[in-house]
Amino acid sequence: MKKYLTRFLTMLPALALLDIIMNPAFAADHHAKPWQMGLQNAATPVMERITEFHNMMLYIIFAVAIFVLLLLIYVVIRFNSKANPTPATFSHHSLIEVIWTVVPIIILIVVAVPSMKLLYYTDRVENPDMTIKAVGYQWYWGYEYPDNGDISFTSILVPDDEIDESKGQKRLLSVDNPLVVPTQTNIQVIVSSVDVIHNFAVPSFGIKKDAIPGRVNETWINVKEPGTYYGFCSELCGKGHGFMPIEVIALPKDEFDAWAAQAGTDYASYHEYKAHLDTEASVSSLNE
Ligand SMILES: [Cu+2]
Repeated sequence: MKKYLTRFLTMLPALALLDIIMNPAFAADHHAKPWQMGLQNAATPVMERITEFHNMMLYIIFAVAIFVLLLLIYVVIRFNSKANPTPATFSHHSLIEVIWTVVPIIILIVVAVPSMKLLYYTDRVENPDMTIKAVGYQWYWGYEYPDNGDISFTSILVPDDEIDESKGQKRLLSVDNPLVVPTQTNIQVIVSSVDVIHNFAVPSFGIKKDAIPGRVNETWINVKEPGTYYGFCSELCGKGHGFMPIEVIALPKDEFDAWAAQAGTDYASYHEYKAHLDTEASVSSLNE
């Protein structure tokens, strides 16, 4: 009983708000956690602004909900048949009617202005430093780098029985060839599909773009810190929908350039590239 009560309590939005304000426990790495509340930690300026907007909305929603709750409690106590045996019979009050029309309009305007600004900010970036193309297939992603010698590769889920946790692989999230991006770079992301509608979504980047056959959609990222980030296809696309994750490895600019130089010829897979680097390092240390 106590267990269910605790679970119920953890679902209260009030605690979610507290969680956002006080709990940096999800900050370290970028994928969903069991019993996580709130949004994933922001890794791009877009997600930072989305998080700010979301938090602002929570305060407004809580204020409205608490105000309405207090009004209801007041009415139940003050105007029940015992406390108020002979009810008044009037039915209109112009001032109150104006207030309950105008106040919600003001609240909506307060919400709409930052909302529209955010919408345009997330839409596209002017003069991007590079372009990456993400193409949805049933059921995996393909990535292309038109600015880096047309590197292209597919990115396929690592099956459950091949997951190697010692390498930090995660079930249903890790792929054979992750998308590799440089940090601190404005990257235009072109999203399309070749078969059905997919959706390219990475929560900590604040992006979620439909991949539509025969159409090109655009979004952008600028990843602040190196790290591994995860996302999913977020449009029901058939039986493999839950098995086409997005794994993104963000590298400092110079490391990205080193990978990109090799990727065109030998090592499109970042993992193979890393293993190759490690063997090279151990061979040269043997020669010393
Ligand atoms: Cu899909």
